[in-house]
This record gives sequence, C-alpha cells and structure tokens, in this order.
Amino acid sequence: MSLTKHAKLNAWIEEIKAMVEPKEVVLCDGSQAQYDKLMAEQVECGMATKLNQDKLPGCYLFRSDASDVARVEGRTFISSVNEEDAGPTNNWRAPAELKEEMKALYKGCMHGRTMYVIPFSMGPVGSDIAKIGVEITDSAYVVLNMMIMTRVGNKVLDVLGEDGEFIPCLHSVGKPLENGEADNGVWPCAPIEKKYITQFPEEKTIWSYGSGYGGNALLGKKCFALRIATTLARNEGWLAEHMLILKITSPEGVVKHVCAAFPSACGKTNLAMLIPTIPGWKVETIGDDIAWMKPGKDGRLYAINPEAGFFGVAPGTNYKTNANAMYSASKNTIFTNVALEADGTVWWEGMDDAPKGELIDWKGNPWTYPENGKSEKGKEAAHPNSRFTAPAANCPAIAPDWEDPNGVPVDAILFGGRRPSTVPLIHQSLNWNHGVFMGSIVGSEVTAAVISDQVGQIRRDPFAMLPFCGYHMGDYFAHWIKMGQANPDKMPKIFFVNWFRKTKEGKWLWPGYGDNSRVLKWICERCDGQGKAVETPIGYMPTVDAIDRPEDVSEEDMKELLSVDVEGWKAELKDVKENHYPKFGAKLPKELSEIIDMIQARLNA
Ligand code: SAT
Ligand code: MN
Repeated sequence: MSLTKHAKLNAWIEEIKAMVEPKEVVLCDGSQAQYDKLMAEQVECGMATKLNQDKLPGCYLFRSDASDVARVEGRTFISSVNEEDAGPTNNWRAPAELKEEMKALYKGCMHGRTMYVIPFSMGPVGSDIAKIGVEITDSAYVVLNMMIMTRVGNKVLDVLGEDGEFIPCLHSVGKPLENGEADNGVWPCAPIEKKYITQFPEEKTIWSYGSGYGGNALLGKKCFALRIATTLARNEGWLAEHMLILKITSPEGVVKHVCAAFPSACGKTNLAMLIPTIPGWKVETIGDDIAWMKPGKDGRLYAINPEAGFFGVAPGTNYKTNANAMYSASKNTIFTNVALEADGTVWWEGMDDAPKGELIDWKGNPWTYPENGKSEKGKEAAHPNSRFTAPAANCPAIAPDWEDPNGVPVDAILFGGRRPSTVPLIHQSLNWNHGVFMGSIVGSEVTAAVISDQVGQIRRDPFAMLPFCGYHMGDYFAHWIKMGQANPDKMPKIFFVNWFRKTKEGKWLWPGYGDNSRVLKWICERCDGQGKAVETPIGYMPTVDAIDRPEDVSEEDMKELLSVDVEGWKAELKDVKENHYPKFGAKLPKELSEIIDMIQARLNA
C-alpha cells in the first residue's frame, strides 16, 4: 500500500527504499504518541538517557560518536551543473560523478535499520512563505530533533496534497547493521572521508551521508532553509538569510521588527532573547537562526522564522547570559553531548554553578571538576559544541505572533561581528547599497582559541553566510542589490553593530547582553526618522548623548565607542579591496566597488 496520496513522493520513497534496503519503513505522523514511542525505544536500546523528570520534564540526553560533533564544511558540496555557479566560497563537485560516488555508499546502507520518512514544513504550515521538504533518514535522533525543529507529519502531507512541491532530502548515518549487530550507545557515523553533505541546486535535492550531527543531518536547517532556499529565493525574488528575528516594543507601545546576521559565536541567540536593561522596553523572540524575507503587497519585506525550535550551543549559556534560553531548555528538550550530573540533570562549562559532584562527561566517562574551576581545553565535561534542541514555544520571550503565516514587517537589518577595533558600536548605512556593502564585509577577528597563524586577522564571513550560500556569492551580493531597487523607500534600514570593541589595553568598552537594548532603542528611533545622528564618512552615527549610557560606561568610553577611526577604516577598505572582493572576480557587483570609492573619498576629504 502507498504511504501517501502523493504519487511522486511515493515513487521517490520506493526508489530510495530499493537503494538503501532498510529493515522497515516508518512514516512520521507528527503525533506526540509517535515521539514518545520513538524516544522510549531510544532509551531502551541505550542511545538516549532519560533525565531527571522532576527537574527536567520530557528531557533526554544523546551522545554522538566522538568524531561527529560539528558541521563538516570541508565535506559540504554545492553540486551545480556548472562549477562557476557554486562560486569561490563553496566546494564543488560535478553532479553526475558525485551521485555515482554517493549511490555506491547508499547501496544497502540501511541494512538492519528503520527508514523513517519525515514530511516537514519550513515555516508555519500552509503559509505562503513556507516550503515543504521530506527527509528520509535512518536516524531516530534526527527524527526526534526534526519534530522539535520543524513542523512535521500528517498536517504537512495534507498541505502537500496529491501533487504539491517538496524538496527531497536523503540522509543516512552511513553505518549499516549487518548480522544482528547493534549500536553501542552513541549515534554511529562514517569516517570523515566518507561524509558528504551535498546540495544539488538545479534538482533542488539534498543528499547527506555519514554524519548524524545537527546541520549535517537535520536537513531542514542549513541544507534546505539556507543553501537550497538561497537558490529558490534568488529565482523567486526573496531572501533566505542566516538571521535572528526579534520584535521590540517601546514604552509607548511602538513595535519594530529587527533581523540580524552575525558570524557564529557573536551572540545571535542571546540578542534574539535579550532582556532589556532600559525600563519600559520589551524584546520578544521570533527566531534565533534563520529568516526568510519576502516582499509583501505593500512593498515591505515580511519575515518568517522557518524553524520551530532552537538548536542552541549549551556551553556559556546560563541564567545571567541568557535566562530565556535556560527556561526554553528546561522541558521537552533534547540535549546533545553535554555532561550528566549524578542527579540526572545536565551540566556544561559556563553554567551558573559548579557541578554538584562527579559528572559523566560527553564521552560517557567519569569527570571531576578541576579545582581552579577551569576545564582544560580538549578535556571539557561538555563538548564545546554541545547543544540543546528546545521547542521555540518554550521560550518565555517568544512573540505571540511568531507563527503568523504572513510574517512580520521588517524595519531594520543588523550586521555585525567580533571587532576589537575600527568598527564603532553602531553606524547606519547611507542607503540600501551601502547596507549591502556592510553585509558583504562582515567578519570577525580570529582569536587565539581558533587558528593561531591568523590571530588578529579578520576572517570575512559575508552576511554570516559563507558556508550557507547555495550559489556564487558575487551573484548573491547582486541579488541583495536588486532586492532594494523595486521599493527603495520601503526597505528596512540597515545598521552595522559591534558589541565587542576593546580598549588598547584589551578591556571591553561595552557591557553587551541586556545593555544592547540601548542600541536597539536608537535603531527604533532611526526607523521613525528620529534619533540624534551625525553624518560621518562611514555612515550615520548617534551623537554621544543619543544612546542611553549604562552606568558602568564612562562618557570617555562612549566617545571612543562612537568615534570614526579614520586610519582604521582606510586600512579596512584597503583590505576589502585588495584581499576580500577580488575573490568574487567579475561577479562582484560594480555597485559595491562604487561604495568603497565613495567611502574612501569621504575619509580622505
Ligand atoms: O549544526 S548547525 O548548523 O545546526 C549549527 C551551527 O553549526 O551553526
Ligand atoms: Mn546558525
């Protein structure tokens, strides 16, 4: 009997089944009963640990193979027909050849395993902005996570009907179980050289093999909602972006919506869930990672969060840095690669308190808290990329209209990165193209913790999309420029923020976290044509008294935060012009070179 009413979907399921040869096929209906049954099976077979249900109701812990802990950018491919279409920032392989290579691996790869079929919607089910995918996977962990991160099951099949469009997403952990073998308590995976995270943009298909981790395996997230969606968005005239979405309300009740893109480790989730320190202001969360923005009938951009949950980094999250994230992960949450306390709760580096006693670390071994309270690098209790998968609805700050199928009108777009020098706390673009320029030069300073030979250098991550753009980044810049042309007056205002300015002595100049609301307030004022500002060579900047100063920031520090470092900017533009932009060759839009020339002239004037 056919699994669904959709002939093309049924045919695809049959085709994959014949290739991967699973022990059985299960369709995910999206019910709580099915979720509970699947989770119970995972506990039963030792793949999941049921946590303390009094303290963490509905929460479970999974552990990965020690090698399968992050996205694998070196094994991620944009397999477009023409190499040039993947551009200089993506790995490219010819589709026909790569398919043969991957098919050989997929052949019989689900022996001894269940093949799950997950119909999912990115975005509120039935929304005009939403899109449907179907993921086939042999990982129960993936099914359970997809049930939190996306909308799953029969309601999606109903919208799909008999001939609706869907993105086929194929995933396998790449470890068949032969002759009654079993997994050993950590999710299995294939060795690195056999991992593939492949996007076929022309076919609008995703093939992932050999990893069970987050962005490699939950194919709705980076593979679909960013890499494939960027190509759809380009063709259809909208934007698929690596951005949080927040709603901010002034004491007078004026509402604004802000989207923001920062490279990883710059506090996107924290900003999305910020608790303002200025009285009377309210920030509510709509999304923390991805925004799909489409022009509405009125010419404004409307944004939805295509996801339904948070896949947040655990270490460093605590009640001081992000209380809303802590509350979000306090029930019905899946923890991955965090440490386990003796009382069945979880712990990670940077939690509010020291652990209560001996722990089990993320590898399943006993672990003792070091006397100086600092875990040695590489010997942490929780993996530095350990995660919580929490339903967005758990978040105390979730906006009541976060699932509005029409999306929310976007007033402002923020770009930013970790920049100890040069870049001021905030500046506003002079126009749309200047804002696109700001997005194109986004970067973060490489710290000693990352790659030692690049310390102090800026690693550029345009639009925080470097590993997530499904086509040539030069064409992507051009698409952004084009998006501003139809209704220039209706487009969001664009700002560049930097919470990470330091003094020459290395002291933070800005407290960040909840105090970032003070900067958001000025952004809101600017969106209404107010807010005291001066026009500088690099854009509009607040006057020193335009931003409510936190108690612990001196007026001197504020002046420093809001000054234009003329020599620093000259060097910045030189670096962009000589090292960054040439990578995009002839595809670099001339508008961006014109912006550089304009700002250089203003700096020299
Ligand atoms: O693995 S994810 O892509 O989901 C998270 C991340 O690395 O940003
Ligand atoms: Mn992300």
